[in-house]
Amino acid sequence: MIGDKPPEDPPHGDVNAKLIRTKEKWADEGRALTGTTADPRVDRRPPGQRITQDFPVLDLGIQPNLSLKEWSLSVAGQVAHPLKWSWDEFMGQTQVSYLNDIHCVTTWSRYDNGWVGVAMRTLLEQVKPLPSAKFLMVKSYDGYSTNIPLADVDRDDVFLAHTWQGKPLDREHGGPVRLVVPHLYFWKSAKWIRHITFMDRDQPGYWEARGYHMRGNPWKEERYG
Ligand SMILES: Nc1nc2c(c(=O)[nH]1)N[C@H]1C(S)=C(S)[C@@H](COP(=O)(O)O)O[C@H]1N2
Ligand SMILES: [Mo]
Repeated sequence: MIGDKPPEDPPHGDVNAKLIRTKEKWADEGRALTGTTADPRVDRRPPGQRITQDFPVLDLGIQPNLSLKEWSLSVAGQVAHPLKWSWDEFMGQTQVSYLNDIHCVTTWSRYDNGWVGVAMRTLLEQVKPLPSAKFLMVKSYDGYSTNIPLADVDRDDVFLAHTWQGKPLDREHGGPVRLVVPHLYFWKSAKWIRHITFMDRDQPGYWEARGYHMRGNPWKEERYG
């Protein structure tokens, strides 16, 4: 059966151990916490964030080089219909344009990103999560993972992106396909997405196991767990 169990984690290249240690330390120290909250309906900028015009690159130091032929996205776990999309099948889904802001836990925010991709709700309609499904674990081609409540992807503004600012998404930003969850800190937006498991209970992903918050709402400063 397709996607019966998640594929094995790919061999890790050399991760940037120094950067990972630094970010673990930030979680320990509660770096950048202002102790305030904001209302996303009124305050475009979440507390403690500064606006940048460029698009910083943040990852574990491994940037998988995937041909479109090699790329696929599989979905399994607590769903009625597991699936596996090839690139052509993915591009055959209804395509949607998005405009959103992104907020990284390292305190940069970037406004007005234009994207094209496939709505998460298109995927949800096809896999049909079982009533027991409450959380997702998203896995990527660099060995990265992140957990997200199902309610946080069952929204109109969450999608799988292949185009940014009118061009195919660069490899360094997660091309060919990344998840985008604009209302949560950007570490939840997995680059080089490979697999999604629907789960009945929450489990920490890569950064969540290293001190980062299980949900990550920027307006509540859910930076660390
Ligand atoms: N697969 C994968 N996705 C990832 C990461 C990663 O290391 N691997 N880093 C996360 C973090 S911490 C951030 S802030 C954003 C950065 O995305 P960008 O490099 O496009 O700015 O990707 C997120 N998605
Ligand atoms: Mo990040």
